[in-house]
Amino acid sequence: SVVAEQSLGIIGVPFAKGQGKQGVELAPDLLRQSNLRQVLQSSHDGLVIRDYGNLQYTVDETLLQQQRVHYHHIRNYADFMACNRALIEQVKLMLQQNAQFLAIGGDHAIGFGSVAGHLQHTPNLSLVWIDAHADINLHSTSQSGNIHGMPVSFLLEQLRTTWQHAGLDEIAPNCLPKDQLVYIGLRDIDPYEAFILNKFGIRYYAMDTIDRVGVPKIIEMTLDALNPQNKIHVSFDIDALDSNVAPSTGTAVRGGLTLREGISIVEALRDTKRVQGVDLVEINPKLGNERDVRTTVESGLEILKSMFGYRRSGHWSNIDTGILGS
Ligand code: EXY
Ligand code: MN
Ligand code: MN
Ligand code: MN
Repeated sequence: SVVAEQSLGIIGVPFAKGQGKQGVELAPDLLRQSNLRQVLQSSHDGLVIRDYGNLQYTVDETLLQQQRVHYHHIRNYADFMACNRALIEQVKLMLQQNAQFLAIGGDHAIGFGSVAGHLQHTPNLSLVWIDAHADINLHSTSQSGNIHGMPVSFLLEQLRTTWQHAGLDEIAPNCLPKDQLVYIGLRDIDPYEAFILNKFGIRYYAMDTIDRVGVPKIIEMTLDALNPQNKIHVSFDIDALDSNVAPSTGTAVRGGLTLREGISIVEALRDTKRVQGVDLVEINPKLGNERDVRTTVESGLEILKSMFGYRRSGHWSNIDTGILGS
């Protein structure tokens, strides 16, 4: 099939079982109702958008058995695996049919399937994880049992063996080398997560570093770290933004990125022309009042708008430039 030069596949992933709060599953449809398509379309002339609807999955007995035997202390392991197995296939399909894809969560547990599917299509991949949290707990280190705090550990080559009963070599044979991962925005890291990050020398730009050196330097260091031949996956957790611009989210942490900082970061990534996959996760329309929800959705749309082409400095690609005469 022919891949249109500037086509974007969108999948909604209404998965809420990676954490304990209902409502995060409503985000994909709410973003659509909030004119997601029009916002993206107007930010980028010639962008062809294909919306694949919301992901469906069924949980099979093998997964329930795995959960019972090995991962009973993790909440909803079988659902997590079933959803992500379906998402891996969906991402592969979208990348066969489109130049880029966007996965809308749902909670951040879907980051596993989204990146794993991306890695199956494009083994040489870099990952930028923009979040207040590191999401790198192992089943043995998680205090909460919430699997949205673990997706990165399923992706990293160096942590594969810690999930030896999950059958990862079968469903997600390609994994990410730790030097092609960069975190931005962290400010709530569990002690075992801090240990893992430091033990493996994973690059993470926590808010203290961002405050010290500033966002332009963080962008420069991020781009320097990533292999320039690689495509890029951007996994954007809305809680990376400060809770005054993103209040409606399940694990809000104060002192986050401003909306302008978030926009600067995604603009710089976009300008590499290597971004091929994007996640936007953890918007929860059931948290906060109506105005909080509006604010959070609008922030999410601004991030996506810049991610997929909008230039604050203006553009004039599809106009009649003869208007001023000769
Ligand atoms: N580190 C904590 C845990 O593992 O439960 C909190 C994780 C929150 C994860 C949010 C989605 O980014
Ligand atoms: Mn392709
Ligand atoms: Mn997250
Ligand atoms: Mn988070």
